[in-house]
This record gives sequence, C-alpha cells and structure tokens, in this order.
Amino acid sequence: MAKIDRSEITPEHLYLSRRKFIKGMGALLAGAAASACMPQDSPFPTDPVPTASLTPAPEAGSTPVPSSTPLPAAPTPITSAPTWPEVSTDQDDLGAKLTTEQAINTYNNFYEFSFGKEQVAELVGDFEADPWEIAVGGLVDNPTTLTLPDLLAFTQQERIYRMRCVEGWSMVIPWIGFPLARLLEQVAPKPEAKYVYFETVFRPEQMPEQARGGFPWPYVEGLRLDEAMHDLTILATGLYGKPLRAQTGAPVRLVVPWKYGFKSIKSIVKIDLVAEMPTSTWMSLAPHEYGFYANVNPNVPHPRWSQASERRIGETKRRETLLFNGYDEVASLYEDLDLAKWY
Ligand SMILES: Nc1nc2c(c(=O)[nH]1)N[C@H]1C(S)=C(S)[C@@H](COP(=O)(O)O)O[C@H]1N2
Ligand SMILES: [Mo]
Repeated sequence: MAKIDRSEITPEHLYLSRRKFIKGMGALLAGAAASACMPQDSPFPTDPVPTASLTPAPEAGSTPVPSSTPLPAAPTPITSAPTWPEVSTDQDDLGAKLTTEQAINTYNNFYEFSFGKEQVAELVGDFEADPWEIAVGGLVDNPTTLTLPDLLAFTQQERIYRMRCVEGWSMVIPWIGFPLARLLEQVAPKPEAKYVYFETVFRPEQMPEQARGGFPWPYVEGLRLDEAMHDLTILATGLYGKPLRAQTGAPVRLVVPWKYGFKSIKSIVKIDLVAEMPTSTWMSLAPHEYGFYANVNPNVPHPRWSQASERRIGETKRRETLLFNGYDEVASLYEDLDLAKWY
C-alpha cells in the first residue's frame, strides 16, 4: 500500500522537513532576512532549497489512500450542538465524489501540531476546543466576543466544496457552517474597513510546534472585505454532519473555496476589520511565493512548480486544476486585478 504523499511536494512541508537537518540561521528563503532572535536550532533552512528537490515528484502510481490511523472515537465535544444538517448528497456541484471522512481527518496541514500531514491527527489529543471565544473588532460599530454557542446560533448549512492546496492535492469536503457575511453584518463594519484579519489560537501547551517556536506564530490570514462578504466564504463548524475535530480546525475555521487552502485559517480566535491589507503568515515567510490573493489559477505556476493539475485525494489520475477552483461566480471580484501575476 502506498503511503499517501511521500512523493508529494509541499511548499510548506518541504522547507520544514529540511529545516530539521540544518542548524543555525541564515536566509529564511532566498533574499529573506532572518531575524536575529531565531533560536539556534531553528528549523528554517540556512540556504535556499535546490529547485530540483522541490519539483513535484511523479505520482507513485497506486491509489493514494490515507493512512490507516483510526479516527479517535468521538469528535471534539461541543456543549450546545446545533441541529446539524444532514449530509444531503455525495457530490459537489461539478459531480465529483466526496473525499472520505477518514481522509479528511487524517491528512491535514495544521503546522501548529506538526509539519507532517499524517502526524497531525495523532498529536491533537490535548487540544481543547470548548469553551472557545472569538473576539471580533477593529473598524466596526458593534465589537463583540462570540462564544461557541453564539457561533452555533447562526443557522448552520451544509456546503460541499472542493479544497485545493497549493501543494497540488485536493479534496471534496461536506462542510457545515455559515456565511462569514452573517457575522460581519452583525458587527457592522465602518466605511474605512477594507480588509478582514484572522488569527489562530496561540496555545503552545497544546500545540507542539508552537511550543518549539521557529515559526512566526500565531498563524494569521486576511481577506479583502468583499471576498469575506461573498456568499461562498463560510466559517465552518463541522464536516460530514459532525463538529470539526481539532485537526480540521476546531471549533471554527475559515473556508474560502476558490483560494488555495492556506487561506482557510483554522481554530480562529480573533477577527479584526482593518483598513490596510494584512500580511499573512505565508506572505511574511515567503513573499515571492505566497501572495495575499492566492486565488486558485492553473495558468500561474507557483515559482517552483506548476499549478496546472492536482491529485484528488483518493484518486489516481491527476485532474486539471480549474480557474478559481471552478467557482466562476467570484470572477467579478477580480476584474481590476491582473490574474497573470502570482497574487
Ligand atoms: N492555523 C492554521 N491554519 C491552516 C493551516 C495551518 O498550518 N495552520 N494550514 C492551511 C493549509 S496549507 C491547508 S491546505 C488547509 C488544510 O485544511 P485541512 O487539514 O482541514 O484539509 O488548512 C490551512 N489552514
Ligand atoms: Mo495547503
């Protein structure tokens, strides 16, 4: 049985796995200045990683199947669970089959726990997603702090979305959640608010890689306000009709299906309306490789590999990647933007 993804190249993972072999500090990435306060055993590479080693390796051939790691018995408990909508269909709007619940919960990018996608689910045991609070503020008329019951009081819907990681793999996930617009309407953004800033929880005692340092925690992300208000943009609280597990971003994470997966920030504790474009974690780590927009675009290669195709987890043959991940309805948001650039 081929283990999933040993041959798959991951921008994030690759830097990080190499880091472990490299002592001392240097350029974080080509041209990026390293901070003097980085720990001596910083996992960041001292030299740019040779391009050849970063080219996606050919697929192993056999059907990639997520590891046999058994799922924990119960999902993250949530005190006041809403009536979770039934999973109503097993297809997305292009007719693609849902990725299995097992795969969605055992193949994760959540660097706060581990840089290894198959290790995350094994390391989330200490994480507490309940109780939870999200502070929503910044340039708004009604700043607020939302508890988990507050979040679950928004009418929860099922949204079956494709998710495309910048690394070249994808899934089809039946999320449960609600449009971020409902929450933003409630706090009433001021006219000066142009962007939305998101922040993941910082809890090194429960998140092993946060405890190790070497990464600019907490993970942060941002959207333009009109992107955040778009009906496709949701805050997810569950998947497959159950509350999110820690590995998928419990108790609440962003899902922006037309952007590369790294925009969909997990385990959110802070949302601020701001006037200036926020600098995301990946922009600060590698500004020449990860832009603010990060819209899925098969015509714009990542500086180190093509984005033309993707591997749907559970399938063997690669699929062609679609502009905006197939969500053409967002095209009007970008009429003034040069999509030929790596945004
Ligand atoms: N806080 C946080 N959010 C995150 C990440 C992360 O490492 N930390 N990884 C991102 C990346 S690169 C992807 S592809 C998706 C993966 O989501 P999934 O594990 O639920 O499939 O989460 C995104 N959100
Ligand atoms: Mo990703």
